[in-house]
Amino acid sequence: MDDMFGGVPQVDIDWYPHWLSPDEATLALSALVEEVHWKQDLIRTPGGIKPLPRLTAWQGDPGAVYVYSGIRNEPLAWTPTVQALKSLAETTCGARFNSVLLNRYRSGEDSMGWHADREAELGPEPVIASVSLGTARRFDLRHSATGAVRAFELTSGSLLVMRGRTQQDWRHRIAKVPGLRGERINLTFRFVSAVDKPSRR
Ligand SMILES: O=C(O)CCC(=O)C(=O)O
Ligand SMILES: [Mn+2]
Repeated sequence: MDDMFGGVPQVDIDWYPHWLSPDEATLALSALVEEVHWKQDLIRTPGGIKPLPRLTAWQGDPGAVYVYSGIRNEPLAWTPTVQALKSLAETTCGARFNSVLLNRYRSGEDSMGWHADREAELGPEPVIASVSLGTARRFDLRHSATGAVRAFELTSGSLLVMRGRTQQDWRHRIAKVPGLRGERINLTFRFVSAVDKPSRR
């Protein structure tokens, strides 16, 4: 339950900083670099069409179609390391997942802007399990109503689980860190169900 305690908004998050051992995390990172079909998406900005500042991939069950920015995303089939992480995450979270968004941040120049994962396919209170591998990056959460900010250092092998009203009441981001070298892969496991009308991100 997301709530206010003494006027301070509480975010509904479970945090497992040592979910994988450092060796498991390193092995998973290099396996994912090889086995995942990474792509460079483009985004429309006021300054024209630009490459997204990270590489991405979707995997999931065949029916787990995800629509964002008006684009239908058919997931690719699960690859072995992603499948193994999914099973582990399901056990830890006590939830089922049928898709995952993979983001590959090649350096501190790669980032993800403020957003919430609020697509209709996810339902009102989604459980989203976020696995981090490689170079640690700061994950900021901002409470929309009050502007209160919380930050987590997403270290290699950590698992952060967002629940309840987190997507409704908060936004999150991975800010750029100029000059930071080192690669990071993040996986956000989700459960999506089919909806008729397209949603907006
Ligand atoms: O890279 C991260 O830790 C955040 C990823 C994220 O917010 C997303 O995939 O929606
Ligand atoms: Mn997100």
